[in-house]
Amino acid sequence: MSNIEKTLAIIKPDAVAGGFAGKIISTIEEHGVRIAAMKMVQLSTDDARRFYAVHVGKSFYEGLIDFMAGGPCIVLVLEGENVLERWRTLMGPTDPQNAPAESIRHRFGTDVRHNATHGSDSSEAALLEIAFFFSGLELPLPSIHPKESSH
Ligand code: IDP
Ligand code: MG
Repeated sequence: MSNIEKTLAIIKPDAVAGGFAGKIISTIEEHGVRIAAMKMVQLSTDDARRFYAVHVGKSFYEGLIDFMAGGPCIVLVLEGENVLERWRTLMGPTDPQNAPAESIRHRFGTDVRHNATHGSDSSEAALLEIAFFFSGLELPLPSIHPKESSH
């Protein structure tokens, strides 16, 4: 059974400021993951607080908010078979020090906060996170698969 999913990816402010956005986007494309939507945004502190509301009260929350509102991000909707798990595998674990050498977080992250990228952790989160950043007008229709077309 095919399992075409969508997930939200963020190229975080550290990676944009470091000039790694192009390499990260290339890595996504080289792995055959489709970019369904993409834009650059500057989060306000309030935006960042709402996006990361699930982490309210954790020791790293305030630092995370300052980091995420500290410069522009690039937000993307990725689409494909098992793309939630595939993107999280491409990123590597939260702490770049624990991440495999070929992973994005190892290559472009600095420490557990400044870890270059975000990826949704469940299909429920992906739906909410995509809706946080993209309106229906900004989301193209799912890719057309000619063989499955009805005419
Ligand atoms: P994830 O991004 O791998 O899903 P989460 O636990 O959801 O990791 O944490 C969200 C973000 O908060 C991380 O990507 C990282 O930027 C930051 N973060 C997580 N844990 C820590 C920590 O222990 N210290 C500092 N920042 C952290
Ligand atoms: Mg998370």
